[in-house]
Amino acid sequence: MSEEKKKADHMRTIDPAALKVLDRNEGRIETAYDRYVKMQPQCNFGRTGVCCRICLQGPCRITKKSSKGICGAHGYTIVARNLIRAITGGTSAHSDHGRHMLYTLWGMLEGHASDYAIEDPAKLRRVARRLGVAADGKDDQELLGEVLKIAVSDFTKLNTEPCKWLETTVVEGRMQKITDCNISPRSIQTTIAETMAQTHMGMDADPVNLIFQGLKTALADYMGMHIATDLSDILFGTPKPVTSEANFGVLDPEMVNIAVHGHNPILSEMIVRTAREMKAEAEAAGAKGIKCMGICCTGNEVLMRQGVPVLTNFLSQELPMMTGAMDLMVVDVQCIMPGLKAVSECFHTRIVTTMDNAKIPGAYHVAFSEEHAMAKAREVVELAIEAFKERKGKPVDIPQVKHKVTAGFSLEAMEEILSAVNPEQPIKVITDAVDAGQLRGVVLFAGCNNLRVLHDKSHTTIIQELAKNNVLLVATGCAAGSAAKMGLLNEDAVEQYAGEGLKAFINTLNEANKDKLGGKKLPLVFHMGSCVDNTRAFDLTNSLAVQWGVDIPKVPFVASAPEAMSEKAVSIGSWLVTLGIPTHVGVVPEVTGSALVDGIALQIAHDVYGGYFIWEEDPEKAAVKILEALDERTWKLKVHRQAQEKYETAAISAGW
Ligand code: NFS
Ligand code: SF4
Repeated sequence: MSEEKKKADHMRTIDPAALKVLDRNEGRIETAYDRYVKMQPQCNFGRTGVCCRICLQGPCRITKKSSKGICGAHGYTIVARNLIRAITGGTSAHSDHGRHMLYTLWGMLEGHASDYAIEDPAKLRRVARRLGVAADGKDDQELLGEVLKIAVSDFTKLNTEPCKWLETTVVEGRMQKITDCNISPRSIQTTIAETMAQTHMGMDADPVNLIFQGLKTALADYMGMHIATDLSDILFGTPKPVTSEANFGVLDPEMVNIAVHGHNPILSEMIVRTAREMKAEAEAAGAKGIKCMGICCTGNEVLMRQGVPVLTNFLSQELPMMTGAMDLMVVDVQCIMPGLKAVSECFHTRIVTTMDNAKIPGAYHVAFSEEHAMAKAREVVELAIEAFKERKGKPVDIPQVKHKVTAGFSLEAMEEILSAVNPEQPIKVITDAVDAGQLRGVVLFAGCNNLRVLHDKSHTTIIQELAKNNVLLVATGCAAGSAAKMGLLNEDAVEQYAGEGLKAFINTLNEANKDKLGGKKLPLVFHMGSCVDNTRAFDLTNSLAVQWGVDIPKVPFVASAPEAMSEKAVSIGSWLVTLGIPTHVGVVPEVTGSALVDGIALQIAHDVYGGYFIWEEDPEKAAVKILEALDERTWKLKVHRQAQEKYETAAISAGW
């Protein structure tokens, strides 16, 4: 293999800052980029989903010679079982996050978490109203108690009453569909347990039945995520537009640099607050101050609410340490590479784990607790200042790459901006623009990074292509992180990439909001938050459906996870489809070993739910397919509405 090819393989990214660091490193310090290469070739049985390790007789692999597992399980059973166990993994992770929010709020009500307070009582009242809780005469504490009781019930109840967080957040037609198909979860935890039981050895062998249970589990995932988002807003505030910066250039050699990494704002919010309070201590150690910055979704949380800069996204999480300027990385849960520890050993960087359920051997562990949140955060920041002192005299080389970012677009913030154009019906500003052909629809970018494809390339390419074609773009998770790092979350990107229609649409909003935005201008892509905040993007779709008076499958809204990686992405994709949204995935999941299961994902899902998957690894082709999916819906919406007018029927056609 030529040296050049070898080097290209070890530098599978288009992020210029990451490229600089990898180039300088020349493979000396091992990172995920190198391990990916070493891992090749990867096993094709696993890749296509036809390897079963569910019982101790396995692994059973489906081949031409042995077309069934030892127990007689067909390939379709094995693939379906593996798939829905992945959905269950994702659901467990998201609901763990939601449950942690719940514990903290309970603790606060009971007086054990006194460092926390209800930051956004207005959101509490909105959530209570949506859930049907009467608010009059109740103080915030009492009201919160009632909201939490409903959340606990949605987490645990055993009866078949619809869960509140599902029933009250989806349009009527969708809820009817969910009930008709018998996939309404009893509760989040019950559903997770059901799916584990249903996929035990010798249980369900029917792939369709398994997949439907998978979709039920995905709806449980949706609820856990929605609860997490709502409770985070109540506790820390609903995001409003903020400006910040992104990529390695945010590291400041003269500051104590702290990265918050993981998912849950319970920890990162406290670190950010404490860092602000401990400036004097940092100065005493010879620093100019303390700078916090974010990686992955907890980074998104503190960007959205506090304007904390984005350091990087999932795949490049090991690299900031290799600049020599990273003093401490504090992590909580999920998407944290164990590889961080080995890289940190080559530098002065402290890796600090904080959660009982996510430790790394050899890392510092500060056991975080809601009871002593600020004190624990202080311990972490003190460690960072210590590390900063050790950094003195050591080489620091920070790639000077950073971009301006405008983020903070909760649905509430979007509505506020739209209401400057239409105060009574803010969402109508979008539906009107689609009806008039100014916008071709709305696309959500979500999901991770995955070394199977070139890091950040698919995100960037598809975003630019859709912007050119006048699609309104929203983003969450590491997809939003990618857009931030690549300079797509600011007004310059509007000038550079937006087609005429999109540009005109954004400019109208800028004009109407001149006073409100305080000099800020709207970005090309609207950052809606972390991965659990994909529910914000769904709420937007749901509002569009309400505005048009249709069910979700008629709304020209498509989701795309160009570089999906985690089980959480699998569960999110599955509920998006169940809720009626075409969902592009840029890394084909482990289902292709069964034509039947693959067919269910691609076609049967469409027939039953109106949503469906699009597998496409080539970003250019993906953009074309996404546009086709939007156009099909816009066209049908128009035809159905014309028919409705012509025949003067009250209801629009229910078919899709
Ligand atoms: Ni979402 Fe966020 Fe990133 Fe993927 Fe991981 S951080 S929860 S799973 S990798 S987008
Ligand atoms: Fe093999 Fe069946 Fe056991 Fe799976 S459950 S490992 S297919 S014997």
